Amino acid sequence: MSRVIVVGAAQLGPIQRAHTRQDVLKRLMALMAEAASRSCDVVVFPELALTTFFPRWFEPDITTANHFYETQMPSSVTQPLFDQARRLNIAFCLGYAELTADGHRYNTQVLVGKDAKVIAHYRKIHVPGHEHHEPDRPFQHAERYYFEPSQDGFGVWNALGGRIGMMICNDRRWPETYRVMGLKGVEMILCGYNTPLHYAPDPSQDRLQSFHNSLVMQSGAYQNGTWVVGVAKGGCEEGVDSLGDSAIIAPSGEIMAQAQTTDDELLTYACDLDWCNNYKNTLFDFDRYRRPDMYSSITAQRGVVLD
Ligand code: CDV
Repeated sequence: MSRVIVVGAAQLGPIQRAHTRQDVLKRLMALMAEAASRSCDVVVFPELALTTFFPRWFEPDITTANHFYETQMPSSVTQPLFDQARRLNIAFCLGYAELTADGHRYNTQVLVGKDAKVIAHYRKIHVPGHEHHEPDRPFQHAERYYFEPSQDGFGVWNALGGRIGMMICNDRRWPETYRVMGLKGVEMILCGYNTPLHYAPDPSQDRLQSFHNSLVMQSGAYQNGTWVVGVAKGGCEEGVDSLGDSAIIAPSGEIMAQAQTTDDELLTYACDLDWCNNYKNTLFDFDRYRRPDMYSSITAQRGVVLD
């Protein structure tokens, strides 16, 4: 059986507030059709790919933001994407805001197989930003108000002939994210993101957004011997410039394909999962070289403790 997955990273340009779900669906379906025509096995869409990045506005009554969330996946609006996936025999990964029947709000990604059946959900674990209105910022990043952090943990699923994991945006900056999945034998991690170029708590980082994005995903890939597929929603959305730079990164840490625009753009690469073993069986042979007894503080403690 082939261990090659042809991946399509379907970067999106901005989604403005006035754009409807139907407007967005057309763009997702066009990118999916292009991915199928380029022989992709799977197409990966960004974080919160159905709406504008609404945590940039603080709504004192959170229920007035309910229309940004999905209460079903698929719904009558998203069903055509599932139908097209089945017709074109292509899997997909899609980020969206989830509102559960019992009132929980998560920043979620779904992985859907070529038969259009849901394989897995992943709910964002590292939720950045702030809980309350911060009027001094030029725009809000109130993800911690709109989403609760998942308690479900990082999953790795047998899918597409390999071991597939998921993470969402800020998760990619944390080495623990990759390592927990690395310890489950992950071979490809799918990651959607929205990264504003301006970081209000420390604007000295603004010029480094592209560098930091590559730095964390390339090192996470290399240190765990896994493919990483990072997919942006970039460009100027409601006056906020966001990073593009979607990339398909090999287990060597090399970038094999990268977006050239900050608009809707599909990049593809034929990813050989067996390449992972070059790293998993040598430098990063975890069973042989790791020293978990030396790392106990990583799970025992949250912040810095000076001893
Ligand atoms: N959507 C995100 O998680 N964005 C964060 C920003 C706020 C730093 C990121 O890590 O890119």
